[in-house]
Amino acid sequence: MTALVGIIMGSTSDWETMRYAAETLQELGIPHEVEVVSAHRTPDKLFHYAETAATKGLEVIIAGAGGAAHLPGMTAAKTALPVLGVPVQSKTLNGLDSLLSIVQMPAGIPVGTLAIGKAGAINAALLAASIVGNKHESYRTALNGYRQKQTDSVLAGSDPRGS
Ligand code: RP5
Repeated sequence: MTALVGIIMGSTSDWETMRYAAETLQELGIPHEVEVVSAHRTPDKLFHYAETAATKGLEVIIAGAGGAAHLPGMTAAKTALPVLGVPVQSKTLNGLDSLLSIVQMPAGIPVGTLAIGKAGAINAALLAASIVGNKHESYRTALNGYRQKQTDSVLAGSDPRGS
């Protein structure tokens, strides 16, 4: 099935975080692809990826990177598809560097920025599901099911002392 969501990341070391985005999309049954594309180590590959993303059928791109995290911003500069940025938690600055370099895009080229780390990766996938769900009803239904399951699980365990 043609991938609707592209998950890219600056390094294989980002996979430990970005796998949560892939697993969430998998759970929702949304076709996706995963690839390491580095803004500074493989800039030509990044340009090619972003330039061809829409024509090959992608509807959203999730881009995760750490440190001087220019991957989401540069990707957004080369495609009109929505780009969701996931700041990877860096060792030196705990991801604050990643967050600020992704979220502080100057006006004109937006990147939808999520939280640092695992929560951001999961939420990027859920936001991607919302976006593709506008066009594909089955994915909207899958997202609603995911949310209902979450609600049911919280309600079932609402006594913090356990049962
Ligand atoms: C960024 O540099 C990557 O997104 C990664 O988070 C960070 C460190 O990369 P490695 O040195 O682990 O390959 O480009």
